[in-house]
Amino acid sequence: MRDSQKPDLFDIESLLTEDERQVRDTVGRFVDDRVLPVIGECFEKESFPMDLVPEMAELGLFGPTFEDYGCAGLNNVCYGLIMQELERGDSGVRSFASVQSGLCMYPIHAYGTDEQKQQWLPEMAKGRKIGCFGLTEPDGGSDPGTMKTTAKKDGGDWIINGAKMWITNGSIADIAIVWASTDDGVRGFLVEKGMSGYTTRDIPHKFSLRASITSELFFDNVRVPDSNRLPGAKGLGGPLGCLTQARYGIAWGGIGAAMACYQEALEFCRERVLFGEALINKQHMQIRLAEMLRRITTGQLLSLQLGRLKDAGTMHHTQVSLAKWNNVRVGMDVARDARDILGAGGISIECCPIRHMLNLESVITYEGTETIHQLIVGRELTGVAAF
Ligand code: TGC
Ligand code: FAD
Repeated sequence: MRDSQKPDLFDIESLLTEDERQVRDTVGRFVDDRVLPVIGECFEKESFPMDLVPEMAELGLFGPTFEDYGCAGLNNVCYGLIMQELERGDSGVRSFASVQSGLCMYPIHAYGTDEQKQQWLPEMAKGRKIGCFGLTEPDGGSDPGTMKTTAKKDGGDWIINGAKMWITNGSIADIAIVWASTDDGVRGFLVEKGMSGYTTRDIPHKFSLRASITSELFFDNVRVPDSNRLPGAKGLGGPLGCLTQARYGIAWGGIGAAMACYQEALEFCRERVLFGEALINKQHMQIRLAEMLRRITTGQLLSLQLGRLKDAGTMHHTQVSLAKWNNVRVGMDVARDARDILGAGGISIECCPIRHMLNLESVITYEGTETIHQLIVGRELTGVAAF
């Protein structure tokens, strides 16, 4: 049994099809062979492993659920398993894939013109063009409806002014999906690298998600032709629809990070001898490991059922909120406890829990903070929006 298949106390393996297992194992091998050997150094040096991008494209990891434009045409459970495996490696690597697929290819596919799809999707699937998604602004990300970035019509063009903050892949992106306020509500625009007045600046010194590029975007009278507007996106539902895709992937990813931490803690407990016996013999350690497994198992089942609902076309975005909230919280709690179990060694980059623990501080904040997801669920239960 491959490591990536463990832990699996409830035989979730038997609930997957042969194709789904194959996709998971292929991506799992890529993570074991190509991501894990380099990711610690990338984290230390605050760099993203760009040379992995062509290999990820070759594996069909960008826009994997689309059936056209050179994409793999996989189901949503496969997409989730891809995200689980990538985040078992590192949240930064999963972030790259989430942004490319869920936040950039998805809006072009769902809201774009045929020309926009033909121009961007095949190249993005091959990893030759990279995207970023600009929604959050310096004055606050939880309430994007109050965004200050504007797009004003000027003849056949739009003039964009404003700024976006905390944007994954911002400075390396060839195309930015930019959400701006217009006289007709929120609209989405394709802002291309090199357009006059469009600049980026990286945000350094992050203590979290260090193997991922995060940038600010600035728009100073950027002239964008109307052909670069996404005609199918009207109102805040446009960007929120993209967030549903990415949040779905994060729900699976949080469990991938938890699985990696649990396994490292378990191996350590088998090997570490204290007071004359291995730590696995201690009741307190067994309870902690069992507690991790309980959390992971509930998260695995939640992700899988969410994926089956998505494949059936009946998934609701409130379910995604609950799964993102629960599974990222599982990842954080498991990572933190695993870090402690490893003792002093647990603070070293040689061990994965501290890297996952720090990464998950971003993951619990982006794509809607934990509080926002709790309030989304609360709104569904009560009918009252208490944001
Ligand atoms: P609200 O009235 O609830 O909704 C406005 C319209 O949107 C529809 N809608 C959704 N549609 C699809 N999916 C969803 N998840 C949706 N949620 C709402 C809704 O039906 C409505 O449609 P219509 O036709 O009636 O107009 O809007 P609100 O202003 O009350 O806001 C609600 C709230 C707080 C939940 C929303 O603003 C929110 O989710 N805030 C959090 C913002 C957020 O998550 N930002 C993430 C930025 S991107 C990012 O973090 C990328 S990280 C990338 C990485 O590295 O992985
Ligand atoms: P705020 O919205 O200012 O929230 C501050 C605090 O208030 C939080 O604790 C929040 O939970 C709480 N809060 C908010 N509303 C309420 C309420 N009603 N009641 C009680 N408490 C509340 N954004 C993008 O658009 N694209 C990206 O690619 C992207 N990548 C990111 C990468 C990283 C590494 C990080 C850290 C963030 C990224 N983000 C991105 C931004 C992210 O989506 C925002 O940080 C997030 O939405 C929260 O916004 P904020 O940081 O402005 O916090």
